[in-house]
Amino acid sequence: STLQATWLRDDDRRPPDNFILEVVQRGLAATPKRLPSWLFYDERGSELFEAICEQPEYYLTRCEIALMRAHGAEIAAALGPDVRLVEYGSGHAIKTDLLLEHLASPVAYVPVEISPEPLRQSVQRLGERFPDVAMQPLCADFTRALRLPIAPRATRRTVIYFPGSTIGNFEAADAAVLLRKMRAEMGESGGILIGVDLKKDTALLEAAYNDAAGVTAEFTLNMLAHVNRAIGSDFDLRRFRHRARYNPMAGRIETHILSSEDQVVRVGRQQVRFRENEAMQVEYSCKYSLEDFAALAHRAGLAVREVWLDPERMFSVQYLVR
Ligand code: AVJ
Repeated sequence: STLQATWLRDDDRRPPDNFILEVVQRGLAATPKRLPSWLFYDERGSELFEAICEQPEYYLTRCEIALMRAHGAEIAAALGPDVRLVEYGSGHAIKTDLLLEHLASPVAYVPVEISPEPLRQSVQRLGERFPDVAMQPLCADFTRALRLPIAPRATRRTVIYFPGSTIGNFEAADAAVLLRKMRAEMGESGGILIGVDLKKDTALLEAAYNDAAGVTAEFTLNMLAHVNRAIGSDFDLRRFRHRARYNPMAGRIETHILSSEDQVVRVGRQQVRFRENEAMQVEYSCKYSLEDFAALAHRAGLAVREVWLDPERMFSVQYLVR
């Protein structure tokens, strides 16, 4: 199985536009049509995602931060002293402070992030706040094999930090592949600290992906604007709409872009037809019970060592080891 977000070498900064053209053409030729969720994240998309995190319905970020505030010291104790922390998809590294401030003598912080600007800013900020921790940023796609810098000698273990329930964007088989890759990168004595969103009432889940202010809808449709900017296609955003529904059998929110009418879109040299109400799949956000996630970890050769929950049991942070 192949991971969905693979397009860069370690040292590249942005997917080349002809690569995006190929990905889009392939996705539009499929039945049903589908585009990969990493296409959400141009600069505007990253801004819109931050705005989503502030919506009252989007409980994930709030619950995870509350959980880190409440249990930061215990979590740090579970990880132990002299940790090298490698954060996958670190973005602005908002939650990282809540971990670093409790860790006993952390030796290095390696944020792995594909967008150079947030990467630069977060290293600057954390470097000032934690002057004794070596900052070793890596501009890369975390789904690819990483060339991690050599660990400082004092390192007792490498812990991979993967917050935000980003693991939910991967289908089960791909999620297992990604966890296996992390398992190899953390080494024998390492661990993975991962944020995992939990199964819950359908109405709460669907509200989180259909906020009243319409920010998520704007985020979803921005994918088409991003594609237009990247490859000069002519998607008309007024003729498409956002839909996010919970699929209880699969245990995931499925986000689609719906065509509001019968229409033709030009993509490169091709004319692509959309039928009225045709649904193009753009994102999965998988939700787990604690048992589901333990089984997934097991498939990847990992064991759940400890789990922390917020008071309402909406979200979990889990520590996995070999
Ligand atoms: C950043 C992947 C965790 O799936 O909840 C938020 C992205 N999509 N609202 C998620 C997202 C729509 C988010 N992750």
